[in-house]
Amino acid sequence: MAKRALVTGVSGQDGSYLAELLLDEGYEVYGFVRRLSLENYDRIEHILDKITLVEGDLLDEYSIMDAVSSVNPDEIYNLAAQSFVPTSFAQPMLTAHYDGLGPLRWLEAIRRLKPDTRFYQASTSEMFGKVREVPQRETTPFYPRSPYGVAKVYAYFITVNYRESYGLHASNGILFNHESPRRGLMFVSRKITDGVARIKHGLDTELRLGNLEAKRDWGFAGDSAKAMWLMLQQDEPDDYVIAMGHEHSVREFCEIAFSRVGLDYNDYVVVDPAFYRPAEVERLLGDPTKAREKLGWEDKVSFEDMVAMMVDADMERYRKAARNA
Ligand code: NAP
Ligand code: G4F
Repeated sequence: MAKRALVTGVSGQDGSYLAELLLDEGYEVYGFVRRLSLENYDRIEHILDKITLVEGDLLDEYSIMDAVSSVNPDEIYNLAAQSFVPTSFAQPMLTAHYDGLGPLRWLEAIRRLKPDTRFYQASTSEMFGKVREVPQRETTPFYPRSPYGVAKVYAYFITVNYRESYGLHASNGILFNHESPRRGLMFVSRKITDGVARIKHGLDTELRLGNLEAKRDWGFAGDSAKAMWLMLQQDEPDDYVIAMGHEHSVREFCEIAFSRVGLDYNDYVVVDPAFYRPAEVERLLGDPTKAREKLGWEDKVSFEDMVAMMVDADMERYRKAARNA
């Protein structure tokens, strides 16, 4: 019989890649979605006829309990979150409710209703924040620098706690930044590749960014989805860092993205302090040794290829829009 997976955040970047992967693996896939005034299923449009959507919200424990009882899942991947760091400074309470207590609601529902369900929690390198060691690994102490990071630390430890207290098969993927053409436009990677395409098409003359010296360990979202799935296939639940093991600055990202279309970023990028954060995470660099050794996980798309893929996709989008106009 096909295994059943319930994916929260299925309409998001990671959820869409994970749903594709689970379908390829022969799962019955259920997506947990909240009601919006306008549906935003762009990222999953191509698989909507193959998955089943279940309505609910991270704030609403009854909808979460109903989802667990009606789907009766073998695996739950909790990807839903308020995932944008600057918004967490503007809406810290909402972020705590979604990103901190949301995972607890899933864990409680599993504990009460179906304790053999395997659970994946979307933890993050943002928990390392003001980093205590370089590179960061599973044993590196956390020092979050945003309400988002703080909420995710709570979620991380409540996942560990339910594993240790109740024997749940609950795992944390501590994922470093991962991007794709499906990335939200407000994140720096997509803001840059979209900006490059707009400038190249004559729709903009500049790109305003914040801290160009910040460094991230950027990978490809499709590769990250594979890691999530592998974690729940292990006999024992555990926590894993998923990263490329290379760091690049925002400046370097700009350089590669602009040069992809024959432009020099120095001619277009304007530093705007409006995009600085109250507290910054200056650099993140992960050590994925444990995931490589225990899960057999490996990244398939290099940083440079991923930037090129994103620029090409945004260029094509504007080309198409111009053709249709
Ligand atoms: P994303 O594109 O922002 O997607 C977030 C998803 O969560 C969307 O489907 C969104 O639904 C859903 N959601 C938000 N609030 C909800 C609520 N109250 N109830 C139900 N659903 C809700 O994020 P992502 O990049 O795919 O990231 C997935 C997860 O991994 C997040 O938990 C994020 O914090 C974590 N993470 C991401 C990265 C990364 O680099 N991408 C790295 C580490 C960890 P709508 O479509 O309705 O908004
Ligand atoms: O792309 P970002 O907004 O991603 P950030 O803050 O690292 O968070 C992402 O990765 C986390 C994993 O570490 C996830 F947990 C989280 O959900 C999210 O997916 O910013 C990256 C860096 C920051 O240092 C920021 O200050 O880019 C810098 N930056 C410079 N100019 C900018 C900009 N970021 C944004 N969003 N916009 C700018 O104009």
